[in-house]
Amino acid sequence: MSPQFRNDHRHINGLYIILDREIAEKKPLSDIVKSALDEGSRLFQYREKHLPKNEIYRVATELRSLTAQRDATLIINDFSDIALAVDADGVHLGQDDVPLADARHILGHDRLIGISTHSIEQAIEAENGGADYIAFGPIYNTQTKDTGLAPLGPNATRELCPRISIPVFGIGGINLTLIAELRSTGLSGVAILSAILHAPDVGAATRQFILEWQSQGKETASNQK
Ligand code: TZP
Ligand code: MG
Repeated sequence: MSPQFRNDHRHINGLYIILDREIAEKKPLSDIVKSALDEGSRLFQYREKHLPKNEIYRVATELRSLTAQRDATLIINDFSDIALAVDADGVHLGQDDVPLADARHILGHDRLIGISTHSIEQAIEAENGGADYIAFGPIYNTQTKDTGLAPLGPNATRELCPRISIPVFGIGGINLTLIAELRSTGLSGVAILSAILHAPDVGAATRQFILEWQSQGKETASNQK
């Protein structure tokens, strides 16, 4: 795939579904991806914290194949080597992972690097360091990850977004009822685990998030006229 082709087909906004086997519990990640793809979702992250690397590689290969068939973007959490090995679109790194500059050295400029950030300072540092997008949170209380951090709240994203030019995704405790409030803060998108992975009908939940995000975008645009 040429660099130009890749860049033209990335989807770095809107709904960002984070695929985590432990949070999905009994639902296979491949089923979740298929349902979400069918409803129009085009941005996914594969996040696996406990399996051996060869298993992560195997699942990543399957997720890459499914997402590639629908021209969807797939980011791998933590592991640049797996991202390269399966030809994923990029990697997502936390504050305790391999430094951004080293990941860039490994991945080159043809792949995306996203960084988890928990303060305005970290967000600006990630942008200055060459990140392609950031996740910012936790915005709300979440049971999914013990971040040890107090929720930043939507006012923090309102303060951050005008100061950052790369896409900013809110993360942490986001559900459908919060999309209107969040979209008005200037976020590029929302990164979601439990509200999608725990949904009784993943396809329906995906559709609702996408529709809500789109309709709130129209709302924001008309308010700004
Ligand atoms: N990083 C900050 S909060 C979080 C991560 C991975 C978990 C968010 O999960 P949920 O279920 O959408 O609250
Ligand atoms: Mg990490």
